[in-house]
Amino acid sequence: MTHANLIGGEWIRGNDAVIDVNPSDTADVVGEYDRASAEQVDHALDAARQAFPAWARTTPQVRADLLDKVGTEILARRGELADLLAREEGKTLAEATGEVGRAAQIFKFFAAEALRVPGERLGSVRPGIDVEITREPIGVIGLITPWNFPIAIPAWKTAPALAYGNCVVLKPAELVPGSAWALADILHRAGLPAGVFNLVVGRGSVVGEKLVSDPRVDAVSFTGSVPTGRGILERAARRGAKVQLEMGGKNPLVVLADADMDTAVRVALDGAFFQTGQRCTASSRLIVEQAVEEKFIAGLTEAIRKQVVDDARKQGTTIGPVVDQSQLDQDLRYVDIGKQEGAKLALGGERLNREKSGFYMAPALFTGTRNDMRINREEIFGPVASVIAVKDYDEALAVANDTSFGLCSGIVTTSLKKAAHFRRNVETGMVMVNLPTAGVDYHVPFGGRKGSSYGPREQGRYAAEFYTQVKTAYVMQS
Ligand code: UN1
Repeated sequence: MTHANLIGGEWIRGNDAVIDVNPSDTADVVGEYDRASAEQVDHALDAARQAFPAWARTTPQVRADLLDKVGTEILARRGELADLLAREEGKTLAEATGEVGRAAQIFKFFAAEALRVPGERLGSVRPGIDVEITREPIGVIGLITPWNFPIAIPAWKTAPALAYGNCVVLKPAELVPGSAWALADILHRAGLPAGVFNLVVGRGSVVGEKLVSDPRVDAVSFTGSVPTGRGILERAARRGAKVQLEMGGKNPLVVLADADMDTAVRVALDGAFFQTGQRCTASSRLIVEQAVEEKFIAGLTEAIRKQVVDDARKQGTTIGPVVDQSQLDQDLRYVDIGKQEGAKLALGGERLNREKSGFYMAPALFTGTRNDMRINREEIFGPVASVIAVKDYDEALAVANDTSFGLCSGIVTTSLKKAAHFRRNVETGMVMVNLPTAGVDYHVPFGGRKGSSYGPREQGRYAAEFYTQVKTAYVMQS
């Protein structure tokens, strides 16, 4: 089945198509998704600009009803959409079902936020004057989304953009156009006016490039790798466009000697290996107090051995395949790098064969590693984690902060004092106590520090910082 792009309220065919392949079974083609040409992206931008003034003036009720309707349809079709997501991305059905539910709730959350666009009224410092601070939409927003959350990330960028009265041009990752197409279809049928939301599948070098450099795009929100994010920032800065970037992580999970070991193992297993380690919030650095190092490694190794790596949609699978050949090559390359650097491969790290031909890899755990090794400095984005032993809490905190990233961090401890100290002193945008570093709520801010993020936070009511602009009005009392 072929799928066109949504441009100016119409489904427009392209000249060539992306072949969406199932990473659990490379003989299974999920679908063909047309690529938008540079000219078609032009049309999408014109359509979005034309639609903007009227959409910006719609009442909050109109926007709330539309977004709520979208959330309701996603929820009603949760099973089917989760199956599509698991099939094109490779996360397990349970993980995909969670993600689709999250996408639905995000639309419902921002449906209500449309009714609560914040503002303020203050007295002036001068007599007889009122000051009113309002938030207005920005205009046309270019959204560039990654392959690892094929519906949740398009949802968490699109929903606030629309709630606050902006128009959207979305470029989803070429590896997973299916979920984004399904979302576009739902938005279209919900009755969004033509041009308010546009879908343009295609290459970064064609479609992404245009969204970043075209003056008709007022703001760009991107989730993906650090080099691509930095490139977007430079080009967008040249023309003064607003930018929001969510990039990589090298998230530390600290396990202290006083930790409950079952909790430590469960939290490390989830954070490092679930969703095949393909989360920017994954905990790839397991920083463990020497006193419990052996016990922790024994527990985690045993837990990893119990995992079932197989077809994402097969019952019993706990870890799906890697998303594609090039990501698998990268993961395996880092396993080699780790070995060359002198890290001990405790288990896993090899390619696996299953009944169907897919990109299967055994979760890899390195032990005896140092924080200055490349495997502990560079984001791998696969099922690979390292244990770094430290002598005490102070060293654990220092190692946790010794990184160019700052997205998320975690600590497993029964000490209230150390947990509180860690929360205050860790240099990350999010911090978890006795919980996995990955897996976040949809109604609170998401984002990091240092090299992980740039610009205002995503999600929750903090999303208004990016998706609106502030106006300060001075009015003389008559
Ligand atoms: C999560 O951990 O629940 O790309 C969300 C990513 C993040 C989302 C993580 N932007 O992995």
